[in-house]
Amino acid sequence: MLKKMSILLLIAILSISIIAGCAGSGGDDNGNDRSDEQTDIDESTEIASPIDIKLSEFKITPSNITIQKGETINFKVENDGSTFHTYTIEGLDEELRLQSGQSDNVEIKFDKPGTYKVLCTVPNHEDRGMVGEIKVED
Ligand SMILES: [Cu+2]
Repeated sequence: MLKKMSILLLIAILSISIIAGCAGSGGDDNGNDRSDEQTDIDESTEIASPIDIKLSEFKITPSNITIQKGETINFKVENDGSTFHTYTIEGLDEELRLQSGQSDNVEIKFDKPGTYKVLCTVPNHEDRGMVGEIKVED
């Protein structure tokens, strides 16, 4: 009787430790997932250099920007003017459209060296001076 009980107890202890073992490894998996997520976050929050840009009638300030290849830039654009303007980077499909007083930002990573034209796409605004360029140096 006593022997039978101790065998049952042994089985119970063994089952508990097996379950605990599974739960333990499950916990490890979660830990791995978490560290993967952290890696992803690190990649996306790669040091972005902020650049403040102001739009007004009729200029983009600063109009010319030089950066290094591989840099991630956070363009913080504010419309200081009294009418609608855009901050458009040709060839990158990036355009911030801002009403008077509005501001917005966009983060762009520049992987290739070259020169990108920036402009305000409102008719005649480029001709009146809302144009510039971003030089990406190798
Ligand atoms: Cu404009």
